Amino acid sequence: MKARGLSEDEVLAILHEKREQDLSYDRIFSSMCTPAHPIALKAHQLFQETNLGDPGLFPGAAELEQRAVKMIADLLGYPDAVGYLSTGGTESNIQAIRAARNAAGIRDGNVVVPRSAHFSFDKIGDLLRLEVRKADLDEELKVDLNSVERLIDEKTVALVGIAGTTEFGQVDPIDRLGDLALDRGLYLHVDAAFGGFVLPFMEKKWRWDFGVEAVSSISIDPHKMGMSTVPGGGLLFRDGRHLDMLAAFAPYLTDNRPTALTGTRSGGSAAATWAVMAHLGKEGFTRIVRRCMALTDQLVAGARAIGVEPVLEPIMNVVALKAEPSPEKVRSELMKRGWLVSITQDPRALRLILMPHATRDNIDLLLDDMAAVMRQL
Ligand code: 0PR
Repeated sequence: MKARGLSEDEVLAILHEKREQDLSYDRIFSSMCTPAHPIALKAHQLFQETNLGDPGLFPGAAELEQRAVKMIADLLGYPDAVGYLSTGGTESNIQAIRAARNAAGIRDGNVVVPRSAHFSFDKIGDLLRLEVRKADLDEELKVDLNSVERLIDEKTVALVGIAGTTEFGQVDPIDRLGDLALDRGLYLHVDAAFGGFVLPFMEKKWRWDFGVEAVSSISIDPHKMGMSTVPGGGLLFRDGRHLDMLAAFAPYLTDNRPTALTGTRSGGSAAATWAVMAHLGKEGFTRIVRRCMALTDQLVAGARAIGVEPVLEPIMNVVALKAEPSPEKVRSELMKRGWLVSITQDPRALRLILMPHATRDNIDLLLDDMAAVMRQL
């Protein structure tokens, strides 16, 4: 830091220059984030200085958080669910497994997750000192229940299912995982960080939420398909006792038993999440999801027209394409042409996410470039 500060104009000039270096979302097909809805931005700005770590100082912001949690609880099929708005899927997953571990009272335990689980579960193993056991997937890239069953033992503190896998957008058989959890008396966490704001708005009805009796907790991210601001996560529990497992003691705060992982927390994000849900309603989200799925269909049809097949018929707005001979090469050539796409590990494929910022025109342009790149390789 300099002894004498820069003028506001100088600072702004640097900020604008740096912002210019950031990519704009219209050519990004590799991200699960998207520009927040304008009403979320307004709400965030209005509440930006509020801190939910000390909610008694900001009862307005705190009420918006609880109203948002209530709306999410309704959406997830259990109006009595309790929880809070976190910083994102990683925090929600950590906290869910921490609650399960504390409830089980086992310190050197294990958690059984699908091999397709997000890398946040590896952090969880490290942080919580749990062994993360990875169950195999079936040919549709859903978790294989026999494999899950084989990995369970008396030290298992939780099972995890995913509703919208990071790489393929696949949905695990949550109801059957639920049968297994009930049978073994186990905690079942569902990671719907991505799918939570997609599945409820699709025509096809899936059994994946609190409607499945054994589901203990759900991660659902407003900062992904929820159109809210970053950081915006959500964690809901069926049973308030699990949330209580996370309480710390802070006698000097207005809420002396905080349950979130972070101390200071953005009231702006909570206000944004409430605002966007209140404003869009189920109709608004249904329109957004329908459009993302139409774009998904357009991409898959266009890919097939140039001889590129998807790994799976897309379940949600995540597409993995068998871009032979090398998804890595196709990716790097597309990146040279300004398209941000990613790849999957197993099986290797080119991965694209059709977020609300995607457009028909850009998909056509991307497909033209993909065809050119593949001819050249
Ligand atoms: N669970 C699932 C199923 C996820 O897909 C993700 C993130 C998480 C948990 C963790 O969420 P947070 O990142 O909010 O902690 N999935 C994306 C991924 O890792 C996140 C992402 C977003 C990556 C934007 C890149 C990007 O540009 O692929």
